[in-house]
Amino acid sequence: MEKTLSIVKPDGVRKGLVGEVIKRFEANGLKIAALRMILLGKEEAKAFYIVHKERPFYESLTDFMSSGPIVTMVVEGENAISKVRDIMGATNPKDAATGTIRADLASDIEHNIVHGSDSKESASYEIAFFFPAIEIY
Ligand code: FUP
Repeated sequence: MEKTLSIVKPDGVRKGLVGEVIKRFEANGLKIAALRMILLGKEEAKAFYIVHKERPFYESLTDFMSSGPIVTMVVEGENAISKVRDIMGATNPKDAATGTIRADLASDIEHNIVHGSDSKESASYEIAFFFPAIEIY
């Protein structure tokens, strides 16, 4: 069993896609082990995306991620990290395979509905960023 951190981003919440994202995870055999809606401050968004601090899109990405409430969740299952990323699709919706969340529902590379940890190391960091152990079931 593996755990990963997923987020329905502000565009996903605004478009009413929280249930749709969770439905796709559960339909693929994954379980929700923790769940919370929060509004990130700009500084918190910058801390979450610290690995991208040198990238040209860092300011715009962190403005977007702090522009409205997000739904954070711990998702659990066999190969949960790669499974969630397969369900999300490629970062740019234009490159994402048909049937993935981003291909079906996202508008562009920045506003791409959903986040999923990309490795065991980022999953550990990202889960601990949002959830104390006592809130993970
Ligand atoms: P992903 O793991 O698919 O979410 O993608 P990355 O970690 O590479 O990027 C994190 C977020 O930065 C993406 F979800 C969207 C944003 N981004 C851009 O806005 N422009 C880019 O060129 C690349 C990423």
